[in-house]
Formats: sequence, structure tokens, C-alpha cells
Amino acid sequence: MSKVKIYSASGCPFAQRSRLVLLEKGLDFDLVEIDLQNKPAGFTSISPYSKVPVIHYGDDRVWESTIINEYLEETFPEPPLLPQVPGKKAIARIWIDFANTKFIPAFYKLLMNQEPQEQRMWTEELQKHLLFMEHQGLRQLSQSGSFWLGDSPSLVDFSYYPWFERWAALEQYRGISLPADCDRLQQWWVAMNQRDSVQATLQPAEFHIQQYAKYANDSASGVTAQELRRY
Ligand SMILES: N[C@@H](CCC(=O)N[C@@H](CS)C(=O)NCC(=O)O)C(=O)O
Repeated sequence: MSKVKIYSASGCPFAQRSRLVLLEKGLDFDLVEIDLQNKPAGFTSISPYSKVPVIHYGDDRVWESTIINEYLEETFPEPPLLPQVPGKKAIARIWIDFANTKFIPAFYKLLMNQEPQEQRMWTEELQKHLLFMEHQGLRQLSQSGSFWLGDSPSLVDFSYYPWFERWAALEQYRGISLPADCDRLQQWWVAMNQRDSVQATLQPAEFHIQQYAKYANDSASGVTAQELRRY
């Protein structure tokens, strides 16, 4: 079988999610860096949504980071990054869905919104999500371990981490920090930072601040920014 090929962009948090999983699985993969400001001709024949990440493996082509990560988990089961028991696996998927439908949209709504009143509303919304993650997530599901579901990281952790790495941009442009009593989230963040996979993909705060400048003044024109404005 051929190697996995991932189409990625160094600043993309969704691509980072899948790069983290490839690294955690110890896979030897080819990375194709896509310049999202200047996409290659015919990019939609590689990526139907004109986005990264996309992976190719043998005859399979998979896009959408959450689906890619589940595909990688099924194709390369070691080390396992999802619980085996259906009830626990369902809980993991619920938290990944929470990242996709609540946490990440609020992150971008706050970053892109220009109206002070809307910014206040999205700040409250995001803080509410963080407190929910702290109290209903980490504190309930992982009594002693550092990670979301216990002692070892899972697809849940890799679904959230990239937006914490980019928190410096949200802090710079919108002055938001983690709510005071999010101790477990803070500890989780430190534990994630120590993973080799995170260190291998980490970009400095200044990089993310610069990457998100156009989101923060709402002048970004890519497919993702246009979609985020509509929802
Ligand atoms: N839901 C997608 C989101 C992927 C996404 O939005 N990727 C961005 C970069 S971070 C992209 O490629 N955007 C293309 C564009 O803005 O033109 C996933 O989870 O993979």
C-alpha cells in the first residue's frame, strides 16, 4: 500500500488536527503544503470543497478533518485514539461534535465580528462553552488523567487543541482569556503542549496573530471566511 498523502496548510487548525493524528499513529506520510491564497489550478479535483485537509491513501480520498481522523483511526487502529466500548465512543463523538458545532463557531464569530455588542455576546457564548468543557467534560470524564477521556489522548483532545494554540490571536484581537476556574483546561493545555506531535506542528503565537489579522478585521476572502460569515 502507498503512503498516506495529506494536503495541508501550515496555518490551518483543521489540517493540524489530522497531522496530529498521523503523528500520534507514528505514520510515515507525505505532506503537500497548499498556499490557500494562491491555490493550485484544479485544486477542486483534489479537494471538492476547495479546502484543506484532504488525505489520499490507496484508492481512498477523504476530506473534512473529523471524518479524516475517524478514517485514520479505523485504517490504522494502533495506538487506539477512541474508546472501544460503544457508550464511551459515543461520548467521545459528542465532544468532537461540540467542538465542531459550538466551540469553533463561537471562536470565529468572536474573531470576525466587528460590532462591540456582538463581540460581547460572542465572548459570553465562548466563555459559557469553556465552562461547559471544564465542568461537563474534563472534570466529569477524566477524574485523574490529564486528557479529555483519561490518561492518554484521544481524537477528542486533537479536535480541540489547535484552537488553544491559536488562543493568542483571540487574546490579541478580542482580549479574551480563559475563565478563572478553568483549572483542568489549563492543565490539559500544558499536557497537550508536551506531546511530541504538538511540538512537531507547533507555530509561535506571532505566526497565528499574523495569520488571523484578516479574520479579525473581517477582510478574509477565502471559502471558509465566506461560509463563517453566512452561518
Ligand atoms: N470543516 C473543515 C474545515 C476546513 C477548512 O476550513 N480549512 C480552511 C483552512 S483552515 C481552508 O482550506 N479554507 C479554504 C479557503 O478559505 O479558501 C474540516 O474540518 O476539515
